[in-house]
Amino acid sequence: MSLSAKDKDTVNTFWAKVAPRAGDIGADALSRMLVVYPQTKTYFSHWKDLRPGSEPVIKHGATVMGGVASAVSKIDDLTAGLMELSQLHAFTLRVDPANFMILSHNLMVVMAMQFPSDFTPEVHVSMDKFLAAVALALSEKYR
Ligand code: HNI
Repeated sequence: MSLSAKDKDTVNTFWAKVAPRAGDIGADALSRMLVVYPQTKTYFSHWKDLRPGSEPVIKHGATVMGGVASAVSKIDDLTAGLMELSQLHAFTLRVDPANFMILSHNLMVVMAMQFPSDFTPEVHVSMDKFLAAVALALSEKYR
C-alpha cells in the first residue's frame, strides 16, 4: 500500500507538530516495547539497564527517532533513503524484521497518548501507512 500525496502531507504536518517532543516519544515507545514485548530485550542485552526510562533507553529512544525523522525527510523514496539503516539492522544488528512492526505499534500508542487531540483517525491511518512503509524499507536488505 503506497502513500498518497495526502498521506504524505498528513505525516509531514503531524511530524512538524510532534518533532520537538521526539525524544520523549522515542523513550516512551522503547520503554513500552521492552515491557510489553519482552522478546525484544534480547537485542539490547549489552545495556546495563533495560527498565522504562533508564539512561540507555532514553538515549536510544532519541536515536531511533532520529531515524524516523530522517525517514520523514525521505518519504518520497524510503527504500533508497533507508538502505544504510536496513543494511545495519539486517547484517550487523541481525534484528528480526517482525520487530519493526512491533516498534511502530508502540510509537503509535505513545503518539496517541502524548497528542490525543492531534492524533485523529485521519492522522492515525496515515501514520500507520507511513510506519508500515518504513518497516518495509528497513526490511529491504534482508531479501
Ligand atoms: Ni534500530 C540502532 C533506527 C527499529 C534494534 N536503530 C539504531 C540506530 C538507528 C535506528 C538510527 C543507530 C544506527 C547507527 O548507529 O548508525 N531502529 C531504527 C528505526 C527503527 C528501528 C528507525 C524502526 C522504526 N531497531 C529497531 C527494532 C529493534 C532495533 C525494532 C529491535 C527490537 N537498533 C537496534 C539495535 C541498535 C539499533 C540493537 C544498536 C543499539 C546500540 O546499543 O547501539
